[in-house]
Amino acid sequence: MAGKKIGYRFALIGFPWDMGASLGRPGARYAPKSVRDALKWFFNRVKDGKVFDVETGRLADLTRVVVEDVGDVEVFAHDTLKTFDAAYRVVKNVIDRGFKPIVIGGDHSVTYPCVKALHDSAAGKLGIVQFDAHLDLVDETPHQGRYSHSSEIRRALELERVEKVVQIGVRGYNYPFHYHDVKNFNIVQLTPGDIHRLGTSSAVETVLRELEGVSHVYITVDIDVLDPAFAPGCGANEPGGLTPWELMEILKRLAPYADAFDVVEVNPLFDPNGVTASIAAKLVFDFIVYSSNPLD
Ligand SMILES: [Mn+2]
Repeated sequence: MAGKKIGYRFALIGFPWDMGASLGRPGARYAPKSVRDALKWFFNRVKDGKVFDVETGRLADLTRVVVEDVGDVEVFAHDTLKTFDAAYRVVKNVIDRGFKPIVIGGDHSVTYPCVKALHDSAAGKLGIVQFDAHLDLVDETPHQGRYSHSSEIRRALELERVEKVVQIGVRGYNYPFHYHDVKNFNIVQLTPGDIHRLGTSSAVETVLRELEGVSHVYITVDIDVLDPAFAPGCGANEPGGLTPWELMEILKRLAPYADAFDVVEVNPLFDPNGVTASIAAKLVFDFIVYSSNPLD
């Protein structure tokens, strides 16, 4: 199985791109700033390299942790491929320097160049854990093109060594052709119903079992995996999602296995109290704390 990779070096990368939200609501370009602002509240609790993790009753040790904010990806609004190439180079560079990239999108299309950077940086098979309401398996279409926020997992599956995709929180109704895609690509899905019935521990066990054959793991969180009641500031409404606790609990357990992480589709234009940005910031902070201080 993909082993634990306890990480101490993290690179924050903003990716203010929402031109892939072709059928959704634009506005995710503003998320890197909102999430960075919310993240300050969490880092404010770190004193002398320690933070009290109240839920586990432990002092998490962050003395060795380095978080380098490398700024935002350069965006060329008229040119998706040029923008994605810029992102690819930024992400690949931080991986090659021994950092775990933490990418703050942007709409979900931004995940593709980031997965490709991990794929090209590391030999061996790659697994993707995708928290999402939707499947994002749409192939090229006249209206959305090839690189929209509905296609990034499809594009990632075309990479030579992407071996396994596990989708968590997918739900609702979708196109009939996706029924066949899920089978053809051997995608594993855990719906919100599965999580509610089985519990988060069982879900984590399932994910880790499915990742047994891969050597590298990319975790992507589309914030619409949460129920819209908890995360109104996102690209699309899809009722019946996970609770924040379920998402955080699963992510905390998977974080030490991940080589790269992103959180996408936060949309500050629909986030009146900043609550969605706060959840995204919490996920980033959890990722840092639990990558460097695994539970077991
Ligand atoms: Mn998505």
